[in-house]
Amino acid sequence: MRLLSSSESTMLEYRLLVLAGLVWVCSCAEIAPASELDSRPRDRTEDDTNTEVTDDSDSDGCPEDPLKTEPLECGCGRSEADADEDGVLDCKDLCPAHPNKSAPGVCGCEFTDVDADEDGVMDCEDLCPTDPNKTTPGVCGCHFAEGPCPITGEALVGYYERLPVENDWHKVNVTLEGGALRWGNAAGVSWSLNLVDGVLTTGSDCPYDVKTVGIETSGGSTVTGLTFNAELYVRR
Ligand SMILES: [Ca+2]
Ligand SMILES: [Ca+2]
Ligand SMILES: [Ca+2]
Repeated sequence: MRLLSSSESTMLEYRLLVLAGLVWVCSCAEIAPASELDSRPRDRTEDDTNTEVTDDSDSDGCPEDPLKTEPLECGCGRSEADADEDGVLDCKDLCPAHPNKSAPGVCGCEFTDVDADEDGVMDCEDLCPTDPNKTTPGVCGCHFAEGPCPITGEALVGYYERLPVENDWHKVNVTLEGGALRWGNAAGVSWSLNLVDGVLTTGSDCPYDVKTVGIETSGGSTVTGLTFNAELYVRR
């Protein structure tokens, strides 16, 4: 065996050091933690560009909605709230502020769809909501059929005279107060009147007792006079 010269020995030591350094670098790369590798800068690829917007970084079902991890009933980006607590979520509730309705229906969110008289027209559109035979008052009003309108207490109110006027009993005012009809003459005497089914009678407080009072009309609905004790009192 030949002994190495000093220069040969130095070169051999250098080569051994370089070889040891390479082995150390390789071993470090193999055992580096995944997180450390992930954090290292890397070149962008075409795939990176395509997935940049929809990157599901937290691996849930709503990657762009920080408040949800799955679509549930309303979908990503929409709340699952039920503000009026009617059991229909806001995203599906067309009346989200009205617990009695989840859709406007006929009457809108604020009003219930009720047809009290069951005539097929909801109360919100029925101008005679308690009259199943009419949906508008017409000429005669709700609860009265059209045609010759029945005489109402309001139609009787007015001033009447028996002609020729010979005394204050021939000057009469018919009044209606609180639903009560009264006959009152200029002599200061008055009594009650009753109107039932279009028939007018004096009350028992009348000095002539209970009598039928005839109603004279023009066109069937305008009162032109009253007949009392066989005398005509003309409306003035
Ligand atoms: Ca609701
Ligand atoms: Ca109705
Ligand atoms: Ca009606």
